[in-house]
Amino acid sequence: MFCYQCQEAAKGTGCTIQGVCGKSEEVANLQDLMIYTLKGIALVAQEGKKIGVKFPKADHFTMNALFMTITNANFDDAVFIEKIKEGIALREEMKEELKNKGVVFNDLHDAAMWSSDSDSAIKAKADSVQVGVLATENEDIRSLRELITYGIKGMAAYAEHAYNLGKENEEIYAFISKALAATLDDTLSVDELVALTLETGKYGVDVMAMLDAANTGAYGNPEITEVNIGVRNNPAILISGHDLKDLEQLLEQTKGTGVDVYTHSEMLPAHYYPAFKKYDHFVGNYGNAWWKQKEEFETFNGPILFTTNCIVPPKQEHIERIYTTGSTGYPGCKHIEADENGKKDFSEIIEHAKRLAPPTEIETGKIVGGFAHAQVFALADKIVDAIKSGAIKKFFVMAGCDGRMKSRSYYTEFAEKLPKDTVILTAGCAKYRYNKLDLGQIGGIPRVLDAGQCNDSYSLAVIALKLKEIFELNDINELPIAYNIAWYEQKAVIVLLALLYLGVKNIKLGPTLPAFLSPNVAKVLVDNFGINGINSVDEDLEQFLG
Ligand code: FSO
Ligand code: SF4
Repeated sequence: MFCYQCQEAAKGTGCTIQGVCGKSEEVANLQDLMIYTLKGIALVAQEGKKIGVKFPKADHFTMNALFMTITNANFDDAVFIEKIKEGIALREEMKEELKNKGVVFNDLHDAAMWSSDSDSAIKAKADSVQVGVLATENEDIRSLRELITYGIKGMAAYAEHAYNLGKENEEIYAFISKALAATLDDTLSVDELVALTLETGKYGVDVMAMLDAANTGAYGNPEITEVNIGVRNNPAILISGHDLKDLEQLLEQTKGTGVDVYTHSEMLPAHYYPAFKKYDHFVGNYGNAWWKQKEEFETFNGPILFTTNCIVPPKQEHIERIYTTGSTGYPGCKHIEADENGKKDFSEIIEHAKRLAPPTEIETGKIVGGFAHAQVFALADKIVDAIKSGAIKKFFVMAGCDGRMKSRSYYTEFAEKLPKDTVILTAGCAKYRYNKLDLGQIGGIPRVLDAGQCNDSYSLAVIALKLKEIFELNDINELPIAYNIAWYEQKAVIVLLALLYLGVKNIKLGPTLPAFLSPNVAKVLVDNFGINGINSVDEDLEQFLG
């Protein structure tokens, strides 16, 4: 295996024996073969595009399969084998349809040709170097191909959440297909791949805008909310991941059953939506960011539902109370499928919860959040006055992910040491490094403004663009906003590419720069966008504040 798609890649270069995330060699290789199969599907789809034939089934299949390969989403080898078989069958169906329309396939790449229906042959194919990351020998080309691939993985994840709420955009699917096919095109130069990388960022903005419209259209605009972090004395279900549609269904089905619902990690911002405030059994948020789940699941006592990543390979004794749905999976954990109308039956989890003890309290108090774009716009006058009077000197966007690396204590220290006339804008699970600190307020405005999940980083961009308009600036970089972003997995990659597309410069990215950036590709990002890594907190504060 060779995988370097996330921030925790072994030795900062890549996992080769087993993933630091817990992914086995077998699953890593099957995920590579999944991607390889998707590239083959994309090549066939590109042939269809030439004669105006579309393949919506392939678009949906690709979106879902990409999501399954994101870090910590799906660890189930059997699921990948089935999905690969499904992909091959779909690709052959597509070819048949095109052949019937007179398309002749010459010299198709192996990705669009290989086939097998035996599990052992699929595993053998997965193990071959040809399908993996290292199949591309030139390290700059490899770096760009992977950067694009990870960007579209994140894009697919956000597209799937929007799709679950009835929103989709054919242009995004068309771009995903084009980009996947391009990663097999040996005629593309480094410059062309750099251009495609920036184009990925454009669709990153589009997909986040679409998801924002889907979420707010369905559940209203997030508003200032105090979220309880203590517990009640009822049996309960813990829901994790990012999918709001799954949460809605769970809340509906638990209504009146005596079973409470708590959020974990990236599901916390669900409490900010008006539509979910009507459920009085939606009690609060339990615990912290994804990587603390082993100990927090221990004390939660009840069943856990994963709607997306991040899953940490569970303790054996927790497996029977962990359920997965959507793109997630873990061997031994019960997976709940949607029916053809998208309805999921969570009754088994609810009955399971009733047999288990209520959660053990691990903390008490409240977290304040809900500062997505509409709420911040509602406060715009106050904020603009605070900037004009000098009460707020600078904003720090500290969005992104949390992770288990010790070096991430940097973000807690950074938040603590920021001068009192600065405000943190956040989104994603990165916030757990400082969202329980008492950092105070400026004229009634909390010093940590949480917009929501990682995808809600879009809100932070919208806020920046609004301030640019209010202050009549020519360039987003003239605003008193600095970017100190923490990344972990591929959704953060699409958020980063989206920010670059919007013209944001001098982003500090940590705790380490991606292993998949070759020195030359990293140099392109440094020279054109001023991307830079973190140093000590004091050095970085000095750099930001001059
Ligand atoms: Fe975190 Fe995991 Fe949201 Fe990621 S829970 S790390 S970028 O999946 O998606 O922020
Ligand atoms: Fe390693 Fe990250 Fe890949 Fe897991 S996802 S195998 S930790 S690089």
